[in-house]
Amino acid sequence: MPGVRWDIFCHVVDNFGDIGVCWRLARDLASRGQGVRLLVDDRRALAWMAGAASGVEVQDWPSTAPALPLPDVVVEAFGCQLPELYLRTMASAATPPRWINLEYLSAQAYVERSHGLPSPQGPGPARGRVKHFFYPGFTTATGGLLREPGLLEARARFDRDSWLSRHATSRRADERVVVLFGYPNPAVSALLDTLAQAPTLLLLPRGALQDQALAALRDRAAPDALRHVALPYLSQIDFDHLLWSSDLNFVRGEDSLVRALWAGAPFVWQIYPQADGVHRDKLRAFVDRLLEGVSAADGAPVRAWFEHWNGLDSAVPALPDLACWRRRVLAWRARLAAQDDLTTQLLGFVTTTR
Ligand code: TRH
Repeated sequence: MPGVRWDIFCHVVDNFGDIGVCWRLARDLASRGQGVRLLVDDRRALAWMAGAASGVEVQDWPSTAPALPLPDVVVEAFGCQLPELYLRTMASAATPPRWINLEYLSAQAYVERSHGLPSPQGPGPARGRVKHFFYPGFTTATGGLLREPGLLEARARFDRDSWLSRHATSRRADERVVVLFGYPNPAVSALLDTLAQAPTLLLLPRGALQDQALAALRDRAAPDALRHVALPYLSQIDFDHLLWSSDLNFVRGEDSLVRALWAGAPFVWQIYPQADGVHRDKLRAFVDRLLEGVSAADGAPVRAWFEHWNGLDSAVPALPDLACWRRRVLAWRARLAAQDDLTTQLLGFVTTTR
């Protein structure tokens, strides 16, 4: 579909996931010959996240009516509410753009029921226009996961020790590598005790948990088997390489969770906490899918870590056997990689449905 033009609207709520997902989608579409504009209300994170040239035109959140002709497709990321002048222009267009609401990722069952549904707009600036919901997900009944062409091939070619020595420090032969990316977490000191039981190189990406972990490390009796490196902000491509260099990834939010899956190493996910506690069901639905086909006894050590790390169980579990855990992640990754990626599905969706 060369020559198709896209406007992707991104409202940065907090953290980096909104713009992280939108940037990844924009880059992927542009790499496939699409014309892409990313309209974002806070572009600061792109200064370190964007990396090399991407073919994406970045613009500030518009305060005026859009220039004509309108794009062919408008993506409203995470229900961010398009500007009213933009909506009015869309509503009055002879041939309005396709309007996609890109939703948050979840493994819960409602996603399959909701994916692709139309939402006819009632009274308001877009009256009469139809928005379609597009849900990322982990099954063929969803919109799939972002997975840019060539990703897994690049992953297979990756030389972690070369990358580590250039971006962090040289790994000692007996060291396991652990990446710790998360939100503030009361379980962090106990995790450091667990990791210190074997030679470990701990890599700390920028974020709230980096600060907390560094404070906890300062309080530890040194030296022990735990070495650490605090990292600067990395480009999204190098953040991927960080996850690829690791034997165990602690990730958070939405985008780094998917990237940990593609990295193919054991991982623990700290879900974005929500005041009403709905994140618990979302977390457990994901773990159920991760452990699909695994006996309750065999899956228990991994499930225990997801529960503990998300504050749902205070008992500090023993680390599961990493080799067995890796086999589980690789088996799921293979199934997911057999499904069409999100961008491929989105391109198909906007050409086949009106
Ligand atoms: O930063 P997050 O917690 O983002 C969250 C979640 O997306 C959550 O679902 C959403 O509701 C909330 O934002 C508003 O975690 P996430 O999703 O992993 O996004 C982090 C992004 O930042 C990801 O694209 C990786 C990128 N990143 C880098 O590229 N370089 C870095 O150095 C770091 C630390 C992150």
